[in-house]
Amino acid sequence: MSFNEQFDQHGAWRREFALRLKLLSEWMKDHDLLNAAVEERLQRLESQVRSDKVMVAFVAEFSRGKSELINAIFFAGYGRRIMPASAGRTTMCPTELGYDADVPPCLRLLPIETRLKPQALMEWRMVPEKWTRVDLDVNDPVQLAKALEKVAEVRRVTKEEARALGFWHDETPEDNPRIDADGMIEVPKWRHALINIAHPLLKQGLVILDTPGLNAIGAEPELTVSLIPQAHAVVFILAADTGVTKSDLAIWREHLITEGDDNDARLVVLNKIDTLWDALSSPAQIQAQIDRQRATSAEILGLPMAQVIPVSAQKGLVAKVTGDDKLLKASCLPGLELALAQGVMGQRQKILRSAVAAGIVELRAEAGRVIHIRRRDLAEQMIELRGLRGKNDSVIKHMRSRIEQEHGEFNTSGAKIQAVRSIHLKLLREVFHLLGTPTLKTELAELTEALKQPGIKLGVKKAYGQTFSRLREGLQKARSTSAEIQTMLSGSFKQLNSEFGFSLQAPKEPQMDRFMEDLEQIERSHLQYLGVANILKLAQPEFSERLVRALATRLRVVYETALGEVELWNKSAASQLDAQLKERRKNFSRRIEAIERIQQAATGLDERIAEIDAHEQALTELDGKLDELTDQLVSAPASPHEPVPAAALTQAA
Ligand SMILES: Nc1nc2c(ncn2[C@@H]2O[C@H](COP(=O)(O)OP(=O)(O)OP(=O)(O)O)[C@@H](O)[C@H]2O)c(=O)[nH]1
Ligand SMILES: [Mg+2]
Repeated sequence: MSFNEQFDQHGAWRREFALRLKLLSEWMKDHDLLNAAVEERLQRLESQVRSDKVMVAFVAEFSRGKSELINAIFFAGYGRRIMPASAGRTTMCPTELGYDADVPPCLRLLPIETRLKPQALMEWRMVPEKWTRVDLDVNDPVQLAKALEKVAEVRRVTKEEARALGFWHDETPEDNPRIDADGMIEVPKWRHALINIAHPLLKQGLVILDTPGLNAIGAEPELTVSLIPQAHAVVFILAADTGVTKSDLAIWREHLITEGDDNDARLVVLNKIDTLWDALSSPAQIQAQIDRQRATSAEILGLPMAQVIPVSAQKGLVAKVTGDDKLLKASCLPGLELALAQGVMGQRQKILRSAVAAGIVELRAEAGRVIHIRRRDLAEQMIELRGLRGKNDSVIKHMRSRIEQEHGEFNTSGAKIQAVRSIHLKLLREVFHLLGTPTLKTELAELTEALKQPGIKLGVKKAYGQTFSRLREGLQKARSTSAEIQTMLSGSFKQLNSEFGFSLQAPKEPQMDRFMEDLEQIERSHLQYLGVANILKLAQPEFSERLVRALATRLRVVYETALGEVELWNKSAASQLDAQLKERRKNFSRRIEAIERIQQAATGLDERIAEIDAHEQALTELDGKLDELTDQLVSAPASPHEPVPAAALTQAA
């Protein structure tokens, strides 16, 4: 299955899932099974599946063929080259291709001058008016390609301006760009480009990140500490004729290999194999050359040879556009697509599906509890009514006063429930505080302050280290307080269950370990960045401020996710309690009402018992239907191929 087909299938699964979820939610509403927790879960599942994005980043030294490869894999259908790809430096700013239904097809460009301000890229995304917008006509490939040429635009600035923009560093002269005869320096005109088009793959949540060559990568910290580490897959490209050069290796080390991370989602492409094709060598000789380049590159990068995939992006594009199957096969492009589809994307989709399946199980349990309480209530009434068979008036009166007494006792026990609630709330507030935005802000403000100290240069790593260790402490504390809440909830739920015949069950607590891991991963990418050649740049306050801003936006995502999960968990506990209290109150009035009717001989006892029987029957059916509907959601169409790791597949190329 090609990358495109795999993605289509995933899209079909998502659409079907969304539809079924909507049906389930309507059905639940009709049967009065919705409570705050159930609704919240439904909503989360819906948005999880709807907004799932998969980002594939293309990273390499300039002119290795990143843009050409994107053209070949994704845009051959337009019958021409869409992303600008040419000799020398071409793509000047990071370019994200994606689809947002709320925005018309367009190219948005963020001017490079925004670098003079401290806001992180994430923050600029929130202010659309600061971006230059060019509308795109997706039915006109010529206009489309012409508009996209903008990502290659440059500006000429003085050395001072270049320095302020982060393209000139007196400390590392060897990395500085060339000064032309007029003393001017060429810098990118744009800082970032967002392309919004309704390409079928992008519509299904794929986001492609094309990046410029080395220099610009180094100059935009956000790319290194945020965009690339967060990509679900990274394609690193080498040229077959040169193999791994010194600068390729520098990029690989600085941006692509993170110690302690699993580097499975890294795919190395040995591009331009057509440059090795030559009429004077036999196919076997050419193949031997390619294999040699693969083996050497794999060895230098420390990867198994199977993870280095030889292709010709250019010939692949030409072959697709001209419908030349023989050339397409020779370009080896299908092999790369296969590895992307089944390896990288397959894994990612599997993760989403299993997360969704876990959510459905929780949803099923939540709704199941509502049914369970109703069933219990009916059983109780049944016992009561059966007990009344053949009994005289005074027994019935006695029964009634017993129910009323029970009801009275239940009402006075409100204090106990209140106590549980208030302890719960108190602990919860602590967790909210630990994970809240103000806490994070304070930490990062301290870091910014520390980095401003004169002579900090060598202490930068330490300052980061201290911030991360405080953040870690905070998360640990949130974890232990959450565990405390869980213990408290299980204990008091058990007690309430035995006292009032409730069937409360403390919902699963959020897995804080995952957030600790996220934090560690962020720390690693930052420390790595600080280690490599950037220490001198950090002496510039604007640079370090930007870096902290980028850090803040990434951390915020982690903290907000953690907070959201804590919230859901507690909402679910609280709404269970509410739901059971409500049902119990209803139960008292139903029982009294039943007795009243019997007392007034409005209904015969047997009739009433038959009614309850029918109710029970209906509940059993409801339960069965709930099973059926939730099962369907979990077992959406299975893919004919199980995803396999990228490495195992590339042999096929
Ligand atoms: N012979 C050959 N040339 C290729 C191949 N892939 C790309 N090229 C050429 O290499 C040049 C650079 O390709 P780009 O796609 O612009 O490279 P890039 O990595 O995007 O470069 P920057 O945008 O500058 O970072 C272009 O002239 C392409 O046509 C290939 O497989 N074979
Ligand atoms: Mg390019």
